[in-house]
Amino acid sequence: MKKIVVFLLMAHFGAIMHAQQVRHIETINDAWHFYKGEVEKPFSPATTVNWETVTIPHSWNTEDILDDEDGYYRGEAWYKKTMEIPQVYENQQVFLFFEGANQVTSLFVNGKPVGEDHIGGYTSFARDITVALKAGKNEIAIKVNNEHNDEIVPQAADFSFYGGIYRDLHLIITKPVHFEVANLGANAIFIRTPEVSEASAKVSVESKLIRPKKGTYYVKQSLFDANNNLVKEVKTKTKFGKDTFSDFSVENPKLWSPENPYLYKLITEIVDRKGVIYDRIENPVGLRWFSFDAKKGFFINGKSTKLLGTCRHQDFYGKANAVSDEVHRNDMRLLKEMGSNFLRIAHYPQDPAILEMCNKMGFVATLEIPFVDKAAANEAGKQNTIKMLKEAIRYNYNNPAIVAWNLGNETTMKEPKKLGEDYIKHFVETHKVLAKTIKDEDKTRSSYSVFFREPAYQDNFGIRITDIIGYNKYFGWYVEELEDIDKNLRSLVERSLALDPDKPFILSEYGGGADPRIRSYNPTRFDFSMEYQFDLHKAYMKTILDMPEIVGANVWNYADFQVEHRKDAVPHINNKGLVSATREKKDAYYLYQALLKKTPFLAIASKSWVKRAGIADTEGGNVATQPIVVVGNGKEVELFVNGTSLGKKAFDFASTTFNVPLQQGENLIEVVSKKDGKTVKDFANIEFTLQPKNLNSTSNPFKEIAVNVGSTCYFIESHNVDYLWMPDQAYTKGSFGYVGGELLRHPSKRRNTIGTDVSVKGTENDPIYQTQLIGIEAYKFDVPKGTYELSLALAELKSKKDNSMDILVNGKKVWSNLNLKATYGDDRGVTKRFLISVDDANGITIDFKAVEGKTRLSGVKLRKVN
Ligand code: GCB
Ligand code: CA
Repeated sequence: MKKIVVFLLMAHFGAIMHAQQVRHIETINDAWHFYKGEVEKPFSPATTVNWETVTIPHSWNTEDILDDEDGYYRGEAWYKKTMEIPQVYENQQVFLFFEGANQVTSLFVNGKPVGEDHIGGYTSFARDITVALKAGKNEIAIKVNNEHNDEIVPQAADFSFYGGIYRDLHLIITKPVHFEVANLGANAIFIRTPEVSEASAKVSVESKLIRPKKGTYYVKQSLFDANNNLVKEVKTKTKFGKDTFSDFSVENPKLWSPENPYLYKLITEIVDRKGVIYDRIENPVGLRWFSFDAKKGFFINGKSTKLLGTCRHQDFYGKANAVSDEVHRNDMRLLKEMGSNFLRIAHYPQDPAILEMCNKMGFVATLEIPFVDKAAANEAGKQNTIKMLKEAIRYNYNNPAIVAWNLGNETTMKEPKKLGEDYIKHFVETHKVLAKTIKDEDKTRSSYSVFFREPAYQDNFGIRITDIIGYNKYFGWYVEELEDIDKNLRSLVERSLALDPDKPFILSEYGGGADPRIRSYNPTRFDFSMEYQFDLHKAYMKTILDMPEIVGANVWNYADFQVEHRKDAVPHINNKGLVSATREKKDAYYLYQALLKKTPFLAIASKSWVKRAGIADTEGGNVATQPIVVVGNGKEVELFVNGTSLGKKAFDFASTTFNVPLQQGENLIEVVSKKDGKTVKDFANIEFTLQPKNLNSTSNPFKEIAVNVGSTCYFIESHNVDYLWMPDQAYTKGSFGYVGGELLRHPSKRRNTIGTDVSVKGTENDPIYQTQLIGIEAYKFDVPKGTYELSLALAELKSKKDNSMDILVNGKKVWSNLNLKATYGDDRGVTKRFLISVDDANGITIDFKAVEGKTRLSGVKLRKVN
């Protein structure tokens, strides 16, 4: 019975199954035994370590990069698995294909080492395991090591070097006659389109195959259009030990472009005289031509196209870099929805899912190797870097989306001049040989390198040698002010072009941090507010869009990402993303949609901020007026609050601001606009807490308030609750606020603004503690009689001297001689709650009196109990 069924199925699907089965590919991600540490005999049953069971994609650093302790595990770890290899062909060849494992990978099959260790954490590779296999069960063991290695880049970077087999692992099985698998780059087909025009396209394909000396074999190339119609078929006889070149042309080709990413499909097969198929590989083919012009910009198929988009890391909150293909594809979808047409795949080659989507969705892409900040300045380091670049180019060769290969990022970050002559020699040589390698490997694309120091600085080393030059510039963030972005950007471009008039300029990074929990109506540089980030991007885009010499620009970054050593508003997170580390859209993301999208678009930029608060405009008043920014690509927009129109406003550079009166409780904000005859709408439901202007108000009696002392920002406490802290203010009669004191400031000019860069222990609410008033004299609340809970949030951050203070409430000492550092330790957030009764009309005065050094306060919360 079984046999019959199989026979029937075969008869029916014979042709399809035949095609699919020429090369067998399957993932082997599940149920690996894993051990973090050193193991002598990983495959012996005598090994006594405790194996846990994990699923690939996997990283062993998902937790330790986020905890309060400095550092994360960088060392050896093992994966092992017993498995039966499916028998699908006679005399089959079996390969393991790694999409990526960080950073040195050693493979053992049945106890024997197979192939060389793979060096480098971001390039794909394959190993032929055939000879090590036996019938039945086989033991596969994989050692992965992510410890620092002087011979491997990256040597340093603003991202974490997570260890693990963090991308899919595949088993590939072929017949003895097959296209090469286990070579540098694990790719055997190289598709070139040396000449493309509207009239015709030349296609030249190089195929690398393994065949016996005897016999006649052909490489058959079949090009299909997007509807699966055969367009061209070419059969080329192969020679033993030689690559096969097949050339053909396509008349009236349908061109690939960001607007219309038309893809052909090339099926490459090995066939014999009788037409028996031995191996088969599919690749996308995009027919396009492009050019860069330093003055006029980028052209694709002759059409001027401004390249606008972001950079991207392969990172997701709590997952390290072990993210699924679904996350990768979802990221690409969000980038497309944003309206972008350009992607800088930073700072290393990424999952194949990314380029698949770039090809399909119409992204122009650049791809790079992790030569970041510093060279691996020794001979082995140089060779490893070259090999990495070759692997990257060869593996990713057949992606029409790619227009340039980038050899490195901010390679002068660690100043070569400080690292000595020997370093400089290797460093300069590395640049030269990488730039040449790009040209040797691929004549159809541009070479590219990305810097951040003065153009002349790189020029002095003779390393501005690629076709295109990129600059990462954080004007309005790390350096200079927002107001001067235009001036500074123009003069930078000018200085770069003055040195090399023919080298097109890409703004390869720009941006600023925003913690989705921080909001401000008075945004300032480095306050991490969503509003400052919005303003910064708006300022940049004005200049970028106005300057044809900026041929392309990439926001740093598409998404927030984890950096173990970073201590910003959210410790361990670089929050320059347009979406958060869990992909929630920030206000600036909507700005880009409004600026870039061709289809009608409208959004309330701050709609993710649902719970808001404010002080009533007048005593006894029932509204607080607050600005609400709307973005869109229409001409004008009308805003309604709780059904009442506030009139229409014209968009200026895709945005406009309404001053909206908000009342206690629910507020429905609706916006309506028109574009190309279509009506677009957006809405936000804001839950508003109206604080009385006079805390003695009888119409809106005081209940509770939390103040982010020492900060001009709102803070949304979002760990387990949605609780809002108000910005601080100076005390005025009838209200609340501080008396005396100065904002705590970071000593460096880079972080010009409020607060400091400490990961505060014992709390998730770092921004409350990072911002403080130092030398504060008093905090006052003019509240009516009653019983109150008063909470004080305190922390002593990075202070060198001894500090102690007395804290008094209405003249009574509640905390004497408080030395935070001595009592609680460095950098720890401390909150204490006091029960207070107010029996007169004088409200609450909290006095801070220095016993030694200076007083300080980070936050205060007051709640009326009775
Ligand atoms: C840069 C680096 C990037 C950093 C970024 C930042 O210039 O290329 O790796 O993450 O700055 O946020 O400081
Ligand atoms: Ca604070």
